[in-house]
Amino acid sequence: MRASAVAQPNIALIKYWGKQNIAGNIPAVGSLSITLESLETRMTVEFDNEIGADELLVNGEPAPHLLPRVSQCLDHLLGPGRSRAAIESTYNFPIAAGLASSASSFAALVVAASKAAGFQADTLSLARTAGRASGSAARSLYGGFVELRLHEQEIEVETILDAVDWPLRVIVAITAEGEKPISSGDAMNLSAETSPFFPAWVKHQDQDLRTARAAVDDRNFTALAEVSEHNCLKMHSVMWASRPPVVYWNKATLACMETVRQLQKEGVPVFFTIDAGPQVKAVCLPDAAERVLGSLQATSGVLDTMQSSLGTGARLVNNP
Ligand code: 2P0
Repeated sequence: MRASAVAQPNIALIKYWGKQNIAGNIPAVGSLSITLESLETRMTVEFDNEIGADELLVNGEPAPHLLPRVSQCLDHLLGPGRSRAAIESTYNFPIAAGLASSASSFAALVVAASKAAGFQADTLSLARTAGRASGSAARSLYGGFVELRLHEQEIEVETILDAVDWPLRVIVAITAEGEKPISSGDAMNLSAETSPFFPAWVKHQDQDLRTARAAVDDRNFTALAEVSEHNCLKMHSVMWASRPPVVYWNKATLACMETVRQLQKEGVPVFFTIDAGPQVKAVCLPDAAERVLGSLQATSGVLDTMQSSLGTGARLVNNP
């Protein structure tokens, strides 16, 4: 009745922003991501008929405010008549700061909970359950380059290229710590309701996905860089045009973008992407990683940096 799983966050290069069905948490658009290797969430689930209610510890501290989403995810996975669960999660990176901690959390949760409950499910079913809790979590069940597609009100998710077949590197520049001003779920619903650019965002997403998929198939870094930066800036334009505006960037976010642009001018194979938070993720070819890391560390306002290769999907690990 006890099992542990590890999952890594993923970073979307072609972004998920907006839902076509809020109740079922079905995205309005497909997305394409890379799963990271060195940022990690470890989740342990123990079902216990002796406890009266679910319990959650996050990095060793009780986290009752995060419990309802976790309990609901377990209900979706196993049914509301399930046993109560003691859940423990630990992170080796800042949470709720635009580093996709919800993606790795719910991916690890469904893998650990299904094993602990003796519930057999294939990866796509687990991805769909994780996706109901957090849209991006469906992608963290898979490793390498991952595409999420919409098919008749359901999501389909698959690895389109393994990490070993195109070993890109990601440098994360941390420009602020602490919780973000508005959750990505609330922000994307606000965008869908109020941003005049939202319909155009949805309309052009399939073209960006096709371009990115072809770039991944061909290992064409320049093409992937161009469409990824375009898609990221387009998503943030949708946010900025929402009412009230959603602005996750700070001065250092902009400074990091300038650093990446300068490196590009110098011929370094690197591009940036930014999610629902102020951190900047620079994606580069392996030979450029040290230079990109050094440049971002030297950028004004950068508090910390992390480096990662591309990793595998969520998986069971031995109980601690
Ligand atoms: C993504 N983000 O594709 C996009 C880019 C943030 C910006 O998916 O409401 O936490 O829980 O389904 O998955 C973050 O949103 O949203 C996200 P919910 P989620 O990675």
